[in-house]
Formats: sequence, C-alpha cells, structure tokens
Amino acid sequence: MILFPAIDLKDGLCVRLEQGDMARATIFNRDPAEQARKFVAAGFEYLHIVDLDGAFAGKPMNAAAVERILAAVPAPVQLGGGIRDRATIEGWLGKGVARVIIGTAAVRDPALVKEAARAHPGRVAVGLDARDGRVAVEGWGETSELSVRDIAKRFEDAGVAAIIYTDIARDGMLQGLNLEATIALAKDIAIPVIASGGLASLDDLRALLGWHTGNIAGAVAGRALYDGRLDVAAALDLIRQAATDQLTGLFGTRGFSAQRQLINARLKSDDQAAVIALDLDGFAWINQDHGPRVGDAALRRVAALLAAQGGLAVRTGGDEFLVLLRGADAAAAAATAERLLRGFAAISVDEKPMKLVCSFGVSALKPGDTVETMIARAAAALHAAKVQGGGRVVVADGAMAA
Ligand code: AMZ
Repeated sequence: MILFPAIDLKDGLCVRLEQGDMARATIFNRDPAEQARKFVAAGFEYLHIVDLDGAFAGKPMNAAAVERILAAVPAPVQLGGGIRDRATIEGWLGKGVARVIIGTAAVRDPALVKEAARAHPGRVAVGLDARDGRVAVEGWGETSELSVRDIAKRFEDAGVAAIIYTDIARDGMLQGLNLEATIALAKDIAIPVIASGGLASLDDLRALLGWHTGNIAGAVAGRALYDGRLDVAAALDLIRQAATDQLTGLFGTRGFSAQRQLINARLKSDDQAAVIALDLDGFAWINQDHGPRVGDAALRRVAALLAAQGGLAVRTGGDEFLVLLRGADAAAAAATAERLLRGFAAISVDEKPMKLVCSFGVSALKPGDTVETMIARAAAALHAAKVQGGGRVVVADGAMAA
C-alpha cells in the first residue's frame, strides 16, 4: 500500500479545501515545489497532485506549478484536474507525470479513458468523487446520476491502474475515511482502489491494511499531514511492516494454502531452481521467555531476511517456512541457507539476542520434478538436519554443513 501526500493547487499555491469548496481554502505553502521536496524528504515515495482550478475550468490551469514540482523531486507523481482529452493526457505523460487521474471525463467520455489506458498501461487512473453515493464532476459543482460502482464497473477490464475514491463530505474534514464504502468498493471490483477524503489517523491506515479489505492499493492524506496530526514516520512504518507481513504470509494464510503459492509457481523443466525448508528450532522459547510481542518482532526480522533472498518465501506454520529460489542450484541454495543461518543467529529485539537456532533442508530441481516433489525432498532433508541437531543445513542429495 502507498500513502500519497496530496498537493492541491489553487492560483499557483498549495492549499487544502473543505468538502471541495473553493471558498473554504487554507493556504499551506506558497511554494508547491518546496512542499513536494518536504514530502519526499519525509519518506513519501509517490505524490498526489490536483490542479483545482483545472478541475473547474476543464483544462490545466496550474501547469507551471506542476512542472516545477516535477523538476524538484525524483518521486513519481499522479496528477488530476482538468485532464479531459487525449492531447492533455499525452502532454502530461510526456512531461514525466507517472500517472494521470481522470474524473469528469470518466463519466462523460469513458472511451477516452479506455483508449488512454490501453495506450499507457498502468499510467491512467480514474478519480471518482462521491456525494451521497453519486459521482460528482466539474470540480464537484455538478452531481451525476451514476454511482461509483456503475462507473468503476465500466472500466473493469480496461487496464485502468486504480480507482481513486473520494468521499466529498469527508474531504478536508479530518473525520476519518469512509472505510465502509471504500472496502465495499474494493471487494466489488478488480481494479485496485485508493482511498481518499478525511484520512485522520493511523487507525484509518490500520483498517485499510487489515485482512479481507479487498484490493486497496493506497490512501491519500491531505489536511492531516499539513496540520501535523498524522505521525508520518509511524504511518510509513506501519505500511512497511504490513508489506513484509504480506510478502511472507506472516499473519496471512498458512499451512497448505501457503504451500499452494509455491506449488502454483510455474517452472520450466530446463530452469534451475531450489527449495529451502526451514524451521526455527528455538522459536517457542522466545515467546515463552519474552512474550508474543517480541516473538512477532523476531519473526518480522526473519521475514525481512527471507524476503531479501529474492525468492518466493511463505510461512507454512508457526515457525516453518519454505523458500523457492529460481536460478539456484543445490550449492547456491545451501550457501543461501547458511547465510540465513548466520543471519538468524544474529537477530536481537530490544537489544536482547534471540538465539534463533534453526535447521534447513535444501533440494534442487531435477528432471521430472515438480515443485511439490522438491518441497517433499527439502522437508525430508530438514528432518535429517533436526535429527542431527539444530543449526544445520542438509542438502537433499547428501552434502551437509554444520
Ligand atoms: O476539491 C474539489 N472541488 C475537486 C477536486 N479535488 N474537484 C475535483 N477534484 C479532483 C478530483 C480528481 O483528482 O479528486 O480533480 C480530479 C478530477 O478532475 P477532472 O477535471 O478530471 O474532473
């Protein structure tokens, strides 16, 4: 998930509105490029920019300010407001905008969105701003008859990168996102959803990061950042941590469904590949000695080390993991396992060494193998390593390291 800091432009200045009302604008920075630099320095990786005058006028009105932002920061930018025709889309994409946001034209001219999304995969997003469930257009001055779902469904197979969904009543009001409507939308459509309007606290982010929320790709934060209400470092930490958890299945699916992710990985018979099965022998003691919070923190370090190996890692049990390494033979996989062995032994949480002794079984792809047979051989090698005593790497065809 990405947290997008918002830069809304009015008369060349960086402002925030309340409920989209131009008469209720607060100026937060007279230099939008400087604001962009501040956001990037704070750790944000992607900016959300709206040309407010452009959304009302139907054509770009703050182009100079946008160009200054593009020149000031290397971070990707998504831009909306007054992008209503193909020439404007091409113009911004050519100038280095990573992704354009189309609002009014998605209601009035869906063919434009579909054609642009086909020509620029991943670079066209649809902005749907809702008042009482109906989509508003033209700077939110007009409300259409169509619901967010009606319009989102139009683009289901069009290659649109994201739907940015804003609840107008909440925008700029710091009362929290409309989680219910956002999650319902994300479950209903296949296009990733970005939540916007009213983001107020870490709780909003926690709710979006929870399981079973559908395909939520990000959230836009505005006033909460300018008012200093949202702790940016904590918010970015929360998101990074959730990404690690997701990558390794730390708090997600386990057991057979985790294994299925590996089994479903397609391998060609002439590929090199290896499986590492591992078991954290001392893990139960960590929970017992230090409590589950420290246990979770230790697991996250383990997960981060596994993720850094560049393979597909899944957690198949409380302290059991499988890693599929592509392009590795038995020797390379054994070397990786030994590196992990040393890495785990060095893990400490709150300066307490965790003494994670663990055992590894390694197997490499042979002719006629499936991932499933590789997993079975790695599991047998893991068993042999445990029988020999913890802290070992056993390779399925014989070699063993202490
Ligand atoms: O605040 C407003 N009144 C407002 C706003 N923030 N009006 C439009 N917009 C934004 C939309 C979207 O990102 O959230 O402008 C973009 C859509 O512009 P257009 O010109 O495509 O409708």
